[in-house]
Amino acid sequence: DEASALPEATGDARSFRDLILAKLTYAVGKDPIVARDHDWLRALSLALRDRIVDRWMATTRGVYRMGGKRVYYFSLEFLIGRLLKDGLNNMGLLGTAREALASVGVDLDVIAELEADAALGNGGLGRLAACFMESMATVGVPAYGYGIRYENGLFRQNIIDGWQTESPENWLAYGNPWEFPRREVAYEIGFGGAVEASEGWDGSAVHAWKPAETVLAVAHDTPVVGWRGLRVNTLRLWSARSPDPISLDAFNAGDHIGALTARTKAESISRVLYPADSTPAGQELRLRQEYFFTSASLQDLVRRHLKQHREIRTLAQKAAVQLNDTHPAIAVAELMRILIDIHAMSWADAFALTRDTISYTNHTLLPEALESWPVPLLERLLPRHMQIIYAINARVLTEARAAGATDAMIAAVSIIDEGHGRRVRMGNLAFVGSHKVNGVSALHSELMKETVFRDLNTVFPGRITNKTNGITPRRWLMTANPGLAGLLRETIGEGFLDDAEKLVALEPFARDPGFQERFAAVKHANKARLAKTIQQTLGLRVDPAALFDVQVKRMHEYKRQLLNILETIALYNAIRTHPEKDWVPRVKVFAGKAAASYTSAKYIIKLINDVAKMVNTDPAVRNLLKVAFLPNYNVSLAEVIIPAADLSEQISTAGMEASGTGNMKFALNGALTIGTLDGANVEMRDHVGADNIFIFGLTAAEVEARRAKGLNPRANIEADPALAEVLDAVGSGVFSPADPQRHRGTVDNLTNSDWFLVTDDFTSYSAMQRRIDALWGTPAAWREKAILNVARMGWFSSDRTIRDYSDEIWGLPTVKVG
Ligand code: 26Q
Repeated sequence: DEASALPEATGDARSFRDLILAKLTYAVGKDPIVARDHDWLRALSLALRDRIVDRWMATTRGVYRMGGKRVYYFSLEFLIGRLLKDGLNNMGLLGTAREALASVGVDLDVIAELEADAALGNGGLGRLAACFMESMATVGVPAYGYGIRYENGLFRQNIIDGWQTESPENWLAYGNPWEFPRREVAYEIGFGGAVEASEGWDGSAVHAWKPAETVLAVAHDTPVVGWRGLRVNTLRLWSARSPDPISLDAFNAGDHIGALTARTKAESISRVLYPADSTPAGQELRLRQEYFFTSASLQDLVRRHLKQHREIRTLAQKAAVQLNDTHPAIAVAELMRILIDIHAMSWADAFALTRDTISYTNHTLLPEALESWPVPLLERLLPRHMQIIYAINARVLTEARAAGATDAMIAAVSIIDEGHGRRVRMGNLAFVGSHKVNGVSALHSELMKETVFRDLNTVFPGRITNKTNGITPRRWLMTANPGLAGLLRETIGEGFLDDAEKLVALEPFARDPGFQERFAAVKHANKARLAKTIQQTLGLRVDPAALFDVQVKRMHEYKRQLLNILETIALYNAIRTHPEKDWVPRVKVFAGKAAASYTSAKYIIKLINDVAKMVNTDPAVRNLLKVAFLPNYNVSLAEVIIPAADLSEQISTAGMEASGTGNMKFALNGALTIGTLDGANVEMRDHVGADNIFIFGLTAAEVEARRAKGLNPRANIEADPALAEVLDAVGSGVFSPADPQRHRGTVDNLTNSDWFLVTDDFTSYSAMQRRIDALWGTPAAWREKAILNVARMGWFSSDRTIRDYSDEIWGLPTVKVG
């Protein structure tokens, strides 16, 4: 019979199979005979969760007993992706689960693909928060992540006739096996109303905020497993509930619909993630989200502190609050309110305690991305906080003046921006309320001191520090690229699993022909897998032997997908003009979402798709060039694309990409980088060696100088005939014959302003691409460089980043694993 054809499970796999079957029966309510793939996925997830929960409770109990400091990572975004395979891998159960499922005729890889991708974030900042959560569990930092449990995460991107459209992504449709709702952990969050002042027992002023409106924040906990399952931390996400879900008075008066509007308004706070990753929306709902989760999180950690330590004054010794950008910056005022209004602390004590507790990470220098809120809006929504912000500002400005600040410095240091109709600068609020402020790469942290925070850095010297970003090698090497991880294990042993810097042991194998062959075979298999995805989603056939040249990230002008596609067109022209040359076959892969309102970014997506349509069907190209725009880029798709890349495009205008983290993921997986000297690319060059990375283009200083003296894109275009030809073609509708004017705006913008210096860098970018072609012609040389990249990228593990935060910001000990 059929069942006897199945492989028999042994040992651990047998007991794990029994646990899965018990979950299937008693938690999912399905007989194995009729269970569908989704049922198996749920049963497996619940089985794994049981194993995780055992470790979770042990960790939580241990942390309580130690009585030490906890880290609270405040982030409006956690771009988690799927949790099953990463959880199995960290628990050491990947092989066990595979065998257990095989014994009941189920393929782990098939059901793992059904898990929803939790996209509670936009891009780099949200994914960094997720990598940090995993690394904190790994290196033994007792940590809570705090954020919002959005019902709808980042939108789904559909590409229709080459244009992006957006639709809601319902990640909770099949339920979420990883979370535990904690209905009993709920806090009241106030909005609006007024502040009542009275006199305290000693004659001092006492302030009581009487909000007009209250919303409940309800906790949902997700365990976060570290490597080898040794420690499990908590991600606590808040969901908004109305305290009066049916407005009984209105309901009884017969207004059945009206009775629900208060509930709808309250619950809209956790409905959807704001999909802009750079230009702040400036909408009231966003400010409500920021305050909602910040207040709930602070109330929660203060309650936990008092329960264990009884005394609010020791808060900074027991709690470190890290603000992920300014999105939770209202925490400075909210913690002050809690300390002063509720715990009757003096101003001076409260401010010292707040500053000792909080620190702030900046992720951008782009002026349009710096958050600020109109004073009248803050005043109406959070009147007590506005008072506190004014009071903080008065003291900071007095201090600055005493230290000799000029009027211009005072204006720059002020939390209130008087220039644009009085706004509260959240960056300045976060800065003055923090003991440390950090950038996310060496270059970015230096630029912070010279630009946005120049004067604050003078008044508070030493407060700005650098913490170069990192990525978790568990998800981005072991889980995403099991082929490479397996080869590395066979070659250099298991040490790198516990300490990514041990990857250097690979260096001696970089020129070893036998190892090169196996390394290339792994890459080829990953490329074949991506080719299959491309075939299935786009109906496009690509050859895994071609050079896979990849740019995947949010669509943004500063990231310069336009530079890449224009150079692609130049290559297309050259192939047709010189069919006799021996061109390197290339596949250009693009993916990324544009904010729904970012029109020029959406036109770049359309241009890429227009070019793809023409190039992919032109017989004159003879399959030497293919262009693929993969829709709906997310963490799961990244896990397929990144291990398959030969070339990683990191080509932002120098000085504009704070760090980048995709750059690290590619290099760790053996792609070579073509990039500008921007963000963490600079440090990647230092680590992998200048011979093993392709750096081109203007430096940040040169960009600044060129902007200062005035850009001259027309001169750049005139100086490079290939560029001129490309722009002529795009502008005149060669790629959009049905609508020849379609890309006119894009070309005009490049010709007349070119703020992102695409035309300045085009020629050196092009030249570098041809050098890359040449290197591809010598596989042994290419492979050597690729292997050296893998060997030397260990420093970019987020474990290292987290140890740096622990040592230099949080004041915490960390442990080695393994
Ligand atoms: C702000 C206000 C209102 C609505 C949205 C926002 C908002 C949301 C997300 C503003 C910015 C973001 C995301 C920024 C981001 O992802 N920055 C990236 O952070 C990475 C991690 O440090 C860096 O590697 C990238 O260089 C940086 O662009």
